[in-house]
Amino acid sequence: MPEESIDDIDFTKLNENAISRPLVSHIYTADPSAHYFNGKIYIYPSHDVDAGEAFDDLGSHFAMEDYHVISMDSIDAEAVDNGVALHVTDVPWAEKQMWAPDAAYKDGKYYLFFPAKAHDGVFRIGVAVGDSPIGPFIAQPEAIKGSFSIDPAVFEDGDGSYYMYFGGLWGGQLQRWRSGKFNAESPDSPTAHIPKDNEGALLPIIAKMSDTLLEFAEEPKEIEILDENGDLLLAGDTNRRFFEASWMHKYNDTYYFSYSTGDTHFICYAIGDNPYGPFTYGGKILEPVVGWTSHHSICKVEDTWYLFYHDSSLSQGVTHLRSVKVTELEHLEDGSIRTIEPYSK
Ligand code: FUB
Repeated sequence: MPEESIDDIDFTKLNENAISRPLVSHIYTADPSAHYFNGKIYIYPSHDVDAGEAFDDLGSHFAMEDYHVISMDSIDAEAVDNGVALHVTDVPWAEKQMWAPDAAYKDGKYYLFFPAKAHDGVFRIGVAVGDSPIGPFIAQPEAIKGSFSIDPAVFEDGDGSYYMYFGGLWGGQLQRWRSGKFNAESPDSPTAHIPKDNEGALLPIIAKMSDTLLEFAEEPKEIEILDENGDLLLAGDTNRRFFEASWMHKYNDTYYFSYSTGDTHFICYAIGDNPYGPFTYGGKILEPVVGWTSHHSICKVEDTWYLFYHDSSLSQGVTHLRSVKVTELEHLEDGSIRTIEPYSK
């Protein structure tokens, strides 16, 4: 609902009609990456704050400084804030903007993956390691070699391989990496270096992780998102093309890559038969929420699938003060996903 003026929104009614409530309301949380570890739900969100930064199309007002892990004993249980799990001041290579994180478990350790702007103003992706799913996490001294842009999502495949999906446009800087190196020209324009409308859209990135989960095991590569004719989605197809917020889940041996379309505010999905794709556009998962951004994860808890997402209704539309929510997600018989309306009429 971002095209609507904030002044026109009746927030009391909207919050009454929301299909779900904020999981926590004493802090602002966003970009929820949910996992079911050892019979408990753990959510790794961004921790939104108002740092007083001016709004711009590069997202400078998303000036987050730390991460809190939220846990739930079951889907209906109270969500618990477990305090600061990692702070930017404890990450030697990072300067600011602790954006959307994710987590993974392997061999008794928990890994927190997170993007942040390094001291040279370039987004990189780092990893921090802990003994508990709620942290604390100790950051590696350097960002992951060869990493860039934002929004890491780490997917464990059934064969024990782990893959990181990442990338985000505009403030997420993906468009600056088209030549394989960071293009520092026109630093103030979010849309410089974006392909023309009739060119192929910018694509999300995948890299297989090393056995230690601390490095990439291969050069990051693009994954293709195709239309119904097998052609790459175009940059001008803004209702369907990738913008940010990668996520991967596997259902009935099919790989579902889901993502946000950014400036058109949808969460969409595309289907493939292996982690690298290509993926064919499948449809919308979530209609626009209150606030500019939309970002989600999909997690199976016991036998039920859930969509974790966020909106800005608790802050009455302040786009960088968001709240994490959860609702059920339904895979239909034909393999498609039922589109979710975040507010009932
Ligand atoms: O939270 C900061 C940024 O906003 C995330 O990295 C994007 O996915 C968007 O949700």
